[in-house]
Amino acid sequence: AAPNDEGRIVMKRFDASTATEKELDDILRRPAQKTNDIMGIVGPIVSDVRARGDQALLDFAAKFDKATTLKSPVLKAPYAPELMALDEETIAAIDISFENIRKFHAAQKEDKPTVVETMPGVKCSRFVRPIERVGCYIPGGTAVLPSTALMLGVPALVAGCKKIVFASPPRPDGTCTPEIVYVAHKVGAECIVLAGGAQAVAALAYGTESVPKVDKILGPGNQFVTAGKMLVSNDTSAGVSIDMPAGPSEVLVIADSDANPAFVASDLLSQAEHGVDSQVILVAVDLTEEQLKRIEDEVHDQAVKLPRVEIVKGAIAHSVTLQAKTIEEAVRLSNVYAPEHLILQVRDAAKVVDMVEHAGSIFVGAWTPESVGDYSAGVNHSLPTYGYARQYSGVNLGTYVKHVTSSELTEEGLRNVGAAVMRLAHVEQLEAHRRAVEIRLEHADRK
Ligand code: HSO
Ligand code: ZN
Repeated sequence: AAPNDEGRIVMKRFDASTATEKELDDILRRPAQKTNDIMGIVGPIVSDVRARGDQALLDFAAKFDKATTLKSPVLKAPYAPELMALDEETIAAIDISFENIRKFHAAQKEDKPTVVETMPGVKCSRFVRPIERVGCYIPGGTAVLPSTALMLGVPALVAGCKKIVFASPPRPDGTCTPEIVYVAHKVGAECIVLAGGAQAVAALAYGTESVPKVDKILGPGNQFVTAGKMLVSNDTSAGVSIDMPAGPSEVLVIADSDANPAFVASDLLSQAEHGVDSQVILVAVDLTEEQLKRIEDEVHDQAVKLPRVEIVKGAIAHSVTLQAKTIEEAVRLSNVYAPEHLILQVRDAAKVVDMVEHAGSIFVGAWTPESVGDYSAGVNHSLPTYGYARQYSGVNLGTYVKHVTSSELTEEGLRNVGAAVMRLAHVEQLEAHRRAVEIRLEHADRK
């Protein structure tokens, strides 16, 4: 930063067109996550919950959440109306968001099984079955996130999961945020586990006296939650899977000279306010010094007015602006970074989408702030971070189901495919496999 930038909330600038591949790699590298150190803390917590169940959860709630008066670690449905007492405006906002998220995820249903006759008499099918029991983790911490309850709970309801369990850290008075209780009620969650961190994950993975064990654990969280999810999903005795590895939230905004600097800044800041470890990246397409300065001024001017300005400062300190010459170059940079959120504030934004290879969710054009997707548009906000957009999808209906395949052969079918099976079984020297076909064909020939 220039000397006169002292005290300014500004992202470091880099010129992508003159940077080498190696330099770009360094610029776009996410801050390292120390999973190994964390495992040393999380391992004993998980073991303690397995060993002592509910009592361990109550002890951790007292220690980490200051909830010293908690009587039971589980709040069971039906939830008393006073536990979800909300003003009308909040109820309406949750209801509208619920409905949009429900619609979008319901449209993702695969109603019909895939059925293919690969050879005459050889029928292969694939169909969907919901995961029976899912655990949705809703983080506490510096912000309450009922929207995450919606994003994780609504698709579970749509998918037809039989048992939906919420988990969220209790407040110091031992209660759960009423917005979260209301969402639990709406999606039909049978209980809310009043626990946070790795202890919540352990309870969901193994079950306790009062926490039902689940088959899959979903949801974002801090490094302890993530480490806990990794640990239990690697334990075959838990028999539990997770949605995806999670890291700090991030956004990449591509802006050209058509973009409104105030809009661009507001999007960068809405991601930056999530946490000091959030990362925001601006890719400026062929902007003049003056245009770039206008965005930077907006970032600073809007940031200082935000209640969470201290968090924003932390995030901006390790965030960058990259200057690109063309939209193609800008999208290439974005594909290298594989952002959780990609915002396109450029001319013909919808056309640019076709060039995007790796991103969790894309926000197209000037009228689409990330916030709409975070809350109410219908898309899911539980998305791959940390470059995992290269290989993971965000949470979607598919996250809550698995596919079962089936094959059904007629005698003719077995005649058609049998020789290939027998030959491969022979190659693998698995005689019983080969005989299972031969025995049937001999039987058929005798008829
Ligand atoms: N942007 C966050 C989700 C969120 N924003 C929740 C507001 N509340 C991660 O995608
Ligand atoms: Zn957000």
